[in-house]
Amino acid sequence: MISNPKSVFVAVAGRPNAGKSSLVNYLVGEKIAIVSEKPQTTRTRINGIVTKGETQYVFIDTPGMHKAKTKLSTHMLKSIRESITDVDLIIMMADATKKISAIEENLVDSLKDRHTDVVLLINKVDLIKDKSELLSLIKEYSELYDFKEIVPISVKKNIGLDAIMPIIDRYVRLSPHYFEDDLPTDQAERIWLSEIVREKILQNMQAEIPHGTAVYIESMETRQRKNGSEIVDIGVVIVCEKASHKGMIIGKQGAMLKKIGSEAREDMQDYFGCKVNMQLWVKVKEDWRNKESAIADFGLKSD
Ligand SMILES: Nc1nc2c(ncn2[C@@H]2O[C@H](COP(=O)(O)OP(=O)(O)OP(=O)(O)O)[C@@H](O)[C@H]2O)c(=O)[nH]1
Ligand SMILES: [Mg+2]
Repeated sequence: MISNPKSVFVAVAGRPNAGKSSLVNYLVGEKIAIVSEKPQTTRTRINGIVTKGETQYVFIDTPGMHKAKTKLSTHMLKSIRESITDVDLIIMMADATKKISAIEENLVDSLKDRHTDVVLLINKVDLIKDKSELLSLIKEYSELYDFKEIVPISVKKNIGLDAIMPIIDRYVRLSPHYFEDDLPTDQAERIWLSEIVREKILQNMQAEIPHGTAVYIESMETRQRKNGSEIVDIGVVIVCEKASHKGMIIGKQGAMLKKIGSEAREDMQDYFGCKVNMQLWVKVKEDWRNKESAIADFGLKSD
């Protein structure tokens, strides 16, 4: 029994592609959110959980701020708003290679009356060769909002990251633990498995296609093989918006689907620690990103 349980909730928000999910994975010490070079990779709020001694840290990864163009984006934006409500600290993540834009201005506007402290992390400083450029960006951000701290970092190159946890520790408070202590996320296993497949689609295909794609696990069963070892049979459905996209996801003689499948299977085998046998199907659901029932079916509704 922990005598004085403590916790801290930290939401990470910012423009698409800034490196929010990369940061949360780093802080959790395990990959719980998919990452890709394409904007709008994350679609829902994802909790990353770390328990150290008496303290439970909850890091909330959110979708990147963008303009709503579909009903799905409206849900994504709602999940950002919900995520930054009732947290102990907000981390705003900026991209050092991008100028301050309407996205940052809108985000800051929505933070103003929350009375929650905001720390700004300026990520990807490894890409900035001219230090004076970085200094002027820091100055512009300090004029934009009263950030508690502004820390230049690179998640990829491990620059400045040691400064983050001591800042978060200032916001720890006495409170029960809300999540199980030994799980890195409360994300359902089937959701994580479908995210692995979506990551491979994002990494292998042009943006228009993955943005219109949803993935769900149709079946999953573990069985014993003749040699006594275990194998997991997984049936995965990839849903796309148009028949022409279906052809591209399958690829010439099935080559693209095969590549997505074998990359996803490898990650799943690492996750389960045993063999995985995966079956992939591609289905078309016209304009599903504008259909509330489909958004709900694919677990993408903000609640
Ligand atoms: N050069 C460089 N690239 C980085 C750094 N951190 C993350 N990236 C890359 O930036 C891309 C986006 O990273 P994500 O973590 O998916 O970004 P995100 O903010 O979660 O993006 P959305 O979910 O789309 O909002 C990936 O290709 C990362 O590998 C960094 O410090 N330097
Ligand atoms: Mg993300």
